[in-house]
Amino acid sequence: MSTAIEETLVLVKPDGVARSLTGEILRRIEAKGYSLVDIRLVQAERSLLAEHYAEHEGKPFYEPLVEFMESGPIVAIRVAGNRVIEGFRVLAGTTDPTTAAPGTIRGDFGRDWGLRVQQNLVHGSDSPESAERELKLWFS
Ligand code: DAT
Ligand code: MG
Repeated sequence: MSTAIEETLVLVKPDGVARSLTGEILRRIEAKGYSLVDIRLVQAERSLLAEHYAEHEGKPFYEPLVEFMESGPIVAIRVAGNRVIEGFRVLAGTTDPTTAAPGTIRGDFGRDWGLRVQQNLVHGSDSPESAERELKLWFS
């Protein structure tokens, strides 16, 4: 018996797109063995970002975060594979790019730019509930 194949939402954030790292990020997802199911380039509306980041409303980095995510195109990707939600979070590395482990996307390509929000190249859903909710927002 095998477990159900999961799906997650990955976003290449505006800094990743602007730095031409989309291909490298897709390469790492594919090299790990996960499947790309759907992909789109999106200039996100504020209302979509407010829903996407609703859990962070009221935090000091919330406004800068939404402004950053509005600042340029985002690549949204539906990715599938067993335990892909957890697996992509490991590929991405921890939130703070300064201390994210080398070998991870954030650790290899991210740094602190002295801004009010960390620019860390990618988003990955953090639970099955988040993945379901976020995939509906970005692919509907
Ligand atoms: P993650 O993207 O690792 O799931 P999160 O959901 O806690 O992290 O936060 C969303 C984004 O907000 C994160 O990718 C970068 C930014 N961020 C989080 N905590 C921050 C902080 N304390 N200071 C500045 N930016 C922060
Ligand atoms: Mg998060």
